[in-house]
Amino acid sequence: MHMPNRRKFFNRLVAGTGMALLTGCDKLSNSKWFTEVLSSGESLSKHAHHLIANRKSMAQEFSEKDLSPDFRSNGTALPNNAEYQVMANNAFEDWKLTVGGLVVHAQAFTMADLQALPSRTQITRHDCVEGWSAIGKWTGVPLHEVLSHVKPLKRARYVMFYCADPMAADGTKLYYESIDLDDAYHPQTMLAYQLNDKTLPIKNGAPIRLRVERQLGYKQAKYIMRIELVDTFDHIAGGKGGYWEDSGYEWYAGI
Ligand SMILES: Nc1nc2c(c(=O)[nH]1)N[C@H]1C(S)=C(S)[C@@H](COP(=O)(O)O)O[C@H]1N2
Ligand SMILES: [Mo]
Repeated sequence: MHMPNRRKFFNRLVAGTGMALLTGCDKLSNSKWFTEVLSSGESLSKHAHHLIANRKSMAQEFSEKDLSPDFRSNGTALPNNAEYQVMANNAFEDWKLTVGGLVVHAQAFTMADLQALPSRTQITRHDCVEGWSAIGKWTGVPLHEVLSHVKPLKRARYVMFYCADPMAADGTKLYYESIDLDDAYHPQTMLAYQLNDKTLPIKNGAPIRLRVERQLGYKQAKYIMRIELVDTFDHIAGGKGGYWEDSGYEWYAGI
């Protein structure tokens, strides 16, 4: 992944949202608070997003005729992880999703448990900062359904997703991601187990992957093994809340 290309594409994405307009507006850049936002590159995306989109707003949904013929794979296509591959060879019958941390009732969900919960289907566009988009139909369990079973404690602020795929050649640095509770309770945020009416393929993150539709591709964690509610992620991996965030990408990757 090349930083300049990702940045270029990000700017292109942002261009359609009115952010470019805002940054070019003299009145705004003269105001103290706006200059402060601009001077902090990391929070620009989040603050600018707040200016133009309500956190409760829905991502656009599409129709069947808009579906991409093939939803390509990006990043890991098969985790280089023996334990994962054993589970994959057995159709993930032995996979369990533990949801713990700052919750009242930590719980382990089998796929059957997750599929017994209310489901949701949505057709949305995925935008990767590397310069491609695809429209896919996702079916899964809304994350708020899972959270209502485990009951987050009052001081929980983020949901962490730990994935099966090591990103370093020596098998370390597992992919991981995090979102805040606004996004966790958003109606379109789900743990998807189907893509285009079929069992989620391994290349797209089987057995489950996150869909957090108002953010960019790298937030859509694949191969989720464990979920943890936390009040801070300062002490987790590089401390920035996600694998790509640890190497400089925005934590709030609003589209
Ligand atoms: N576990 C894991 N999740 C991941 C990645 C990855 O490499 N590993 N890549 C991210 C990136 S950059 C993108 S664009 C999407 C790609 O999803 P896809 O393979 O279904 O196209 O997954 C995201 N989630
Ligand atoms: Mo991506």
